Amino acid sequence: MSVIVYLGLGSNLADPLTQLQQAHAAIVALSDVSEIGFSSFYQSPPLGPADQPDYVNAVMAIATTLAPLDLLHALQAIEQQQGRVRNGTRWGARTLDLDVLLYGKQLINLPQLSVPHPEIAHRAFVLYPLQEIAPALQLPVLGSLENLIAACPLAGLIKLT
Ligand code: ROI
Repeated sequence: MSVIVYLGLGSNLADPLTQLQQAHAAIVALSDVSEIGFSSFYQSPPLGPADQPDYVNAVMAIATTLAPLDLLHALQAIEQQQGRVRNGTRWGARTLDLDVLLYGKQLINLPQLSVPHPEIAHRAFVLYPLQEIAPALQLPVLGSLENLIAACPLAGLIKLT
C-alpha cells in the first residue's frame, strides 16, 4: 500500500537552490518513491538564530511504500551525500535539511521522528509552499491547511521565480 507523504526541503549554505534541486532529483531516484508534486522555491529569513544566511525552502509530495523510518533513513542518506554536517548546533545553518512533514494521516511519535512535524503550524516556509501543491489539505490533529495559513504571517517569505 502506498501512502501520500509531504516532505520539507531547506538549505541556507553552499548554493541553496542547487542543493534543493539536487535533493529533488535524489528523492525522485529513490526506489519505492514516486513524485506527486513539487512546489516553487521560496526564500525566507532564518527562523531562530538570525546570524546565518537566508533559507531556500520547498515542499514535495510523494507516494511511497516505504515505512516511515525507512523513508527517514533514505532522506538522511541524501543529506549526508550533500555534505550535511551535524555538529550539534541546534537551529544552525545547514546545506540540506529534509523533513517528513506528513505521512498520510498517521501520527508518529518516535525518538527519531515526530509526524506531523511539531513546528509545521508555525512555519510560513512550510505552509505556503504546501498550499501551492495541496490547497485543500486536511492535517491530522491540526485541521485544515487553509486555517493554519490564515493564522501564520508570511514572515518575509518570498516566492522565487
Ligand atoms: N528558517 C527558515 N526560514 N527556513 C528553514 O528551513 C529553517 N530551518 C531551520 C531553522 C534553523 C529552524 N530555521 C529555518 O531548521
